[in-house]
Amino acid sequence: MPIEIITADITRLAVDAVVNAANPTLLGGGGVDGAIHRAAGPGLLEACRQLPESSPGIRCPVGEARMTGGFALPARYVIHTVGPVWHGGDRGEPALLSSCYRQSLQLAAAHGLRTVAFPAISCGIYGYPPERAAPVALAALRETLQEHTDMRVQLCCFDTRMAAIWRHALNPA
Ligand code: AR6
Repeated sequence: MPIEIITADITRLAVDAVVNAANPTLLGGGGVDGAIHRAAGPGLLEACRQLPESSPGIRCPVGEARMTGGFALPARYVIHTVGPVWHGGDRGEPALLSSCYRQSLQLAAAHGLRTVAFPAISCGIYGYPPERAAPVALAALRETLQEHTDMRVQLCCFDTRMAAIWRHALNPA
């Protein structure tokens, strides 16, 4: 199975790339974004600053992905993606979330990377209910992995309650 659900701190994973649940500025924040920046050190912020803005202050629109080095992280690269803020589900949230997973994995594949760890994008500060996010995310990952059969994905949950939700979505009983 190329998709595995794990419970861990994503900043500790020695994979080719970890995905960051960022905001459009790519200049850091709370949650997993703050943890990744703290663990990677100041070089990561500097690399993010150097990414071009598509409009003032926007380095990564919602649903897209950008890549930097991993600096002091055990992971070689960080793929920054911006999930949707949950507004109830009728403002295109599923399509945008799906796009985050697909574009992040495609960016990794384009750079020849094989192991990628994702956090539960949008499921914290952005408020996406994890029971609704997990099936959307897993469908996007499965579909993209069909084109990249040598790749392996870890879905890294921060706690066991979140991991149980994702495991249920992966293997509905
Ligand atoms: N390892 C793995 N998962 C983690 C870690 C960690 N070290 N830390 C938190 N999580 P969030 P979002 C989980 O809020 O909802 C930032 O300010 C967390 O428990 O990090 O996409 C950005 O700059 C949750 O399940 O991301 C944006 O402004 C999941 O990661 C905004 O938050 C995602 O929660 C993005 O919000």
